[in-house]
Amino acid sequence: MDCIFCKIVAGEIPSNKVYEDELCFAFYDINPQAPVHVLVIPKTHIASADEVSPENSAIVAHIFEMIPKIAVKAGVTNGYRVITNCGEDACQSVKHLHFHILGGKPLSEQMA
Ligand code: DGP
Repeated sequence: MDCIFCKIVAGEIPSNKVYEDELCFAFYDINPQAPVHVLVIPKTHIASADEVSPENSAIVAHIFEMIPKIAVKAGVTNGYRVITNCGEDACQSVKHLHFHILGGKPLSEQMA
């Protein structure tokens, strides 16, 4: 499958890793939009939030358990925002489920 994030998980494309375990992988976004901008992805290919199902939702739950630890590891100390873009109107550019962790400064109250 021609998926950039699957290739990052496989080590075929280099990334600046923050955290990894058997189910998920976290790395710094190539185009940071905050002082801390980390992406957390499932190791298995899930295309987007639309594809979360009873069969794979435990992976998503695991990711949300890890997100606070990943945020701390990335140096966030005063709160963060978690975003997943899903589909065209949300400008999802990589079709592999990913959660943006944004922090390191007071963020805008605007979300859209
Ligand atoms: P989204 O618009 O939600 O699909 O965000 C995709 C993000 O992925 C975007 O912020 C840039 C990031 N990204 C795309 N390709 C790469 C890559 O090869 N390496 C890293 N580190 N980030 C990438």
